[in-house]
Amino acid sequence: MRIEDVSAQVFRTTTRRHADSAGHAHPGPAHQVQMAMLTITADTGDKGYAFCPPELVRPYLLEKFVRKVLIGEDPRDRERLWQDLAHWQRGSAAQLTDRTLAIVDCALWDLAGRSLNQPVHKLIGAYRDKVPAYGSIMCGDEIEGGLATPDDYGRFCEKLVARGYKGIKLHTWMPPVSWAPDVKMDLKACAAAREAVGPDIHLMIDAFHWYSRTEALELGRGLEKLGFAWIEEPLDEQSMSTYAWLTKNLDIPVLGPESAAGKHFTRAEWIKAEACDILRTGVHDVGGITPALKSMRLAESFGMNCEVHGNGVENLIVTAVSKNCRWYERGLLHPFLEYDDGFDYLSQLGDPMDADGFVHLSDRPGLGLDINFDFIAENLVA
Ligand code: LLH
Ligand code: MG
Repeated sequence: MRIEDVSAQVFRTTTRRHADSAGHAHPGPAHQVQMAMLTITADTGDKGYAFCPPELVRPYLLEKFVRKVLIGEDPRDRERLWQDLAHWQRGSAAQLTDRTLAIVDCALWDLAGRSLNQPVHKLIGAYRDKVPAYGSIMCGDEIEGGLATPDDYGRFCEKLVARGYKGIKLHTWMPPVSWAPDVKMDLKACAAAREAVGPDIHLMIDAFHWYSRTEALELGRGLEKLGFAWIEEPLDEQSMSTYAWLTKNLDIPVLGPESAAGKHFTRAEWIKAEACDILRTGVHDVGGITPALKSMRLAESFGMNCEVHGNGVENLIVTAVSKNCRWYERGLLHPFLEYDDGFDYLSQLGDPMDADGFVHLSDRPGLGLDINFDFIAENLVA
């Protein structure tokens, strides 16, 4: 089996999610954005697909790096292809990022599953077929009745529990919200959430990512009193020593790193430095399913859980093939958005959740996406 083509199709899709000036998503009117579908085709006719923003598979990257590594090679040699692409990164003047590696790796896994008529979680070796989800709430905003006050968080948490979620994570207020960040307001929102859901629902926080040591400590100590399950990224992750200091000074589990560069190698350093209690990885943060699995097994070897960042079938698969991971991160959620509406380029939701808060893995071959190829063909960007 040999790879004979790698191509990207850019198409228009409608969304109600808008990124603010700092990149945080919030709800707004429906508008069109562009999305790319990467397709890897083998000489057998088998294909693998993965979706991403068009910039990650722009022609320069496909021509200069991805096709050079992939064309003519066996698509089943995922480890070697991943290593070869990763080696190109040093000489790429920072153009070839982990995000692009991740998309290529996902498409190769999809191709493997489709060609064998097997879902990828069964191909890797499943630990379970359904995973409990926590509802991951969008960053706070200044939208009336949205996520503008602690009470808004409390009310929304009640709705999420009624929907079936047994865990909820709050992203609190961050700039460009006019008065943010503010540790005391974060704690008020967390207290409102706890008051609304009672003692048995797991609550977590992902706060402003650039608090000082003293602010993060104040936040963490407040969360300990509220029985929160973890504190996530309250500091700049570039300073691993600061996380080691925070982990030593808090009883609440500290979770990380999410955004720090360095793939699974960085995760190993954080374990060694005791800079977290629960490790963090994510398919798009570390360069694919392949390195995300290395992070999971690394954490397991040190008796640690590793929680997976972000939604999407590729992250869901990593949670389903791992014992040392409690949750799937479902969202981001907001009172003015209906997550279960899904996406117009998929015929059904990739992460359907039942009334008990479990997300079920698909039996479809590959990553499990039910792609609406007609929609994509009708909305292609020239
Ligand atoms: O800052 C944000 O907008 C969120 O933290 C976002 O990146 C989210 O994906 C996240 O961190 N989830 O865990
Ligand atoms: Mg996070």
